[in-house]
Amino acid sequence: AIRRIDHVGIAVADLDEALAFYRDTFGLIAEHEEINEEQGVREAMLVPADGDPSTARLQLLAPLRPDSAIGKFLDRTGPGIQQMAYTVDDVEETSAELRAKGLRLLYDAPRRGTAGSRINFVHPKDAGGVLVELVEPGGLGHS
Ligand code: CMX
Repeated sequence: AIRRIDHVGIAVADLDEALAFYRDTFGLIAEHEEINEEQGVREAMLVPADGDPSTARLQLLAPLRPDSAIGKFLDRTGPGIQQMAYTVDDVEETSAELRAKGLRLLYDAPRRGTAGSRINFVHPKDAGGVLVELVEPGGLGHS
């Protein structure tokens, strides 16, 4: 089952520039940064400096390569919202439920997401033009 909004993902060309913009403009600070080679991204999870700790995160996604998902998105659409992510208890179970409803999941089996989470995606053409990510949190807490 879907529990809450996990994060909203924004494609950016340059992660360091975007981190400075969000810090100086909105007071959002990075609680986590990592490189995910398989996904072709350098990414950060942001939270309000003095905000509600349970708030949904803002994820900044910068491409490691032009032929990555984020590289292609930037080429086609430019910087902006790339995905909406939901926290789920069990990514395999929710993926199976959505497949049974006729939606295309991008992966046959979950892959590794932020901070050891397990993830899958619903194709944006099957979800009203929104790339939907399902996130089963990993051992490192909030994805
Ligand atoms: N949101 C909404 N629509 C999107 C989209 C997005 N993020 N990305 C592509 N689309 C649209 C395209 O505009 C295209 O529409 P038209 O056919 O009307 O032009 C359509 O979807 C299909 O495009 P495509 O050429 O078949 O597919 P792409 O090569 O653009 O790939 C996708 C799209 C979703 C399959 C690819 O981005 C993907 O595999 N995403 C999952 C992985 C990912 O996003 N990783 C980065 C984040 C990592 C993380 O969160 O940890």
